[in-house]
This record gives sequence, C-alpha cells and structure tokens, in this order.
Amino acid sequence: MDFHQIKSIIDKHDKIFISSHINPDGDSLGSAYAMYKYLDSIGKDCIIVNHSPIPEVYNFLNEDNIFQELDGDSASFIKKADLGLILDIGDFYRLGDVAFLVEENDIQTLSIDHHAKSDNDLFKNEYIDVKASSVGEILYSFFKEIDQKISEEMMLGIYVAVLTDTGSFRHSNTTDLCHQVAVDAIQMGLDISKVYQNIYENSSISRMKLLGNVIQKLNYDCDGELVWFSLNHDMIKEVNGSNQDFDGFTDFFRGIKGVEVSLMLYDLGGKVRLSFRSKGKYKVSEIAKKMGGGGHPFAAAALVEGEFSDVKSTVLNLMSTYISKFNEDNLS
Ligand SMILES: [Mn+2]
Repeated sequence: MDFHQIKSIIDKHDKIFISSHINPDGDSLGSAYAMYKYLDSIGKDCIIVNHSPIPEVYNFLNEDNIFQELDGDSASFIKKADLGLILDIGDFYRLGDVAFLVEENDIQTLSIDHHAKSDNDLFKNEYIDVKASSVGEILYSFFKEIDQKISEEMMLGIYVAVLTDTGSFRHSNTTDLCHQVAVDAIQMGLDISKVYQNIYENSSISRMKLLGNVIQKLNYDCDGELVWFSLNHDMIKEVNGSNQDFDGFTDFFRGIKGVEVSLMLYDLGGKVRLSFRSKGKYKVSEIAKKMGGGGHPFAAAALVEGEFSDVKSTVLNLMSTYISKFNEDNLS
C-alpha cells in the first residue's frame, strides 16, 4: 500500500474513528491528534477514541476535548463508523475493548504503523514502515506526498509523536527526517520548549517519591549488564501515585553506566507486566516473545499470567541464559 492508496481509502469514507493502543504514549496521541485535525479540515465526521484515558501530561493536546475514552457515546459512534484508522499498534488486541467493537461490527480498518507485524494481524488494510521512527513521521511523509498543507495544529501532533518516540531525538531511530520535522515545527513558530516542558518537566511529586523508592531497591545481575526492579500496587499507593507515575522508569535506568538491559516487573496479582529496554547490544524482543509478548528489538514488553515469584525467576533465568550465550557466541 502507498500513500495515495491511504488517501483514496480516507476519501471514500465519511464517518471515521481514530484509535490506538491501551496506555497511549506520545506517538499514539500525537499522531491521532494530527490525523484528527487533518480529517476535520477535510470535512470528515470523526472522533478519537481509546480504551484508556489520556495521560495527564498530554492534556495540552486535549484542550478542545477531542480525545474520548470508550463509553456509551463513543461506542455507538464506532458501531456506525465506516472506517477505523488505527495508529501505532503492532497487535490488533492492543486496541483493548475497541478491538471487540471492531470485530463484532465488522468495521473496515486501516492500520498505519511502524511496528513489525504480530500474529494478530487482523487489519483489513495496512501501511507499515518499520524503519520509521514513529507514526508521526509516517504521517508527515504522507501529508507531504499528497500535497496536504500541514497546519500548525497538525505539526504539533507530528512533533510530539517524533519527539517522544525518538527519546527527544536521541535514540538510534532518529533520522534526518525526524530533524526535518523539528526544522518545520520551529519555522512554523511552534513553542518547542513549552512542548518539552509539558511532557518532560511536569513530574508529579508522587512520581519523584516512587522513583526514589525504586532506586533504593534496584537489582543488578549478569555482571552489572542487567538492572531490574519490581513494582506493585502497594508501592504506588504508598506515594499516593497513579499508574502513570512509573512511565519511563525503565528507559531511565538503562542510562546507568555498564547497564545494557533494564527490566521492570510490575506485579498485578496473578499477572506480571514486563517492560524491557536495551542499549542496543541485546535484542530484548526475543526474551519478550518467549514470555508471550513482543515489541521492537530494543524496547519490548509482555503481560504474563502467573505468580510474581515464578514469573520473576523465569524471566531472570531467560535473561541470564540469553546474555551468557550471546557472549559465548561472540567470543568464539
Ligand atoms: Mn510509536
């Protein structure tokens, strides 16, 4: 599929909902925002609806309340929609409850994404570019290709998407095109410093307290190449925090000297959420896959059924076996 085919699918449909994954991030929200502003400008009847609420730090994208949580009203819009535009989702079921509405009502979907295909590849149409840093970058190229003028609002969404998915233009997925987005954003007068402050200099006090508690209990394994930490509901409650308070912790600990992989284990009582980040030496997606999850080679996740202590020993064993084998193979 090419950009002109995306355009012709959009042109043929009038009632469109945009959706993305559970626990949305800057790319899914920013690209949804840019896409919404585009669809609205060409006269489509359109809403953004996600399984999860918008995280507080992204409220600056929601001043006109365009993001909706899945409820009665948004569900009835989806049921009558003739197209679902799905952004930044590797796996169909990461749509959360939106997935079941799409399936039950057999709604036409178009996925625009930069994740590798998963086993649950249930979209009717898809445009996937695994080399793109973010869906925001794909939308930027799409608008350029179809000669669509990018408004200031569309640019804000694209910029937020590219900024967050490249770790502020630092990760290895940062390309000249990412910086071109930044050039355009600055030339259009976007207050990029304000955007940065909104997202990254807006930490709640509970988040800082939680970070302090977690730092004191960091565990190092595999000769210091693996750092891991556990979290649970009581730790969040103790600091009067929320589930958004530990966003980015795994990325943060990867920054420790000598650490190659950072791993979070979040005890959900009967289930454990795992989040992996790698500096680039080890492909953590391989471990995530073995635990029933997936993701990018250097940023992956899994949700595992089972008791915390069992899941913990399984994943730590897998990690240490993988790391030893990798180093043996690369020695010989
Ligand atoms: Mn993304």
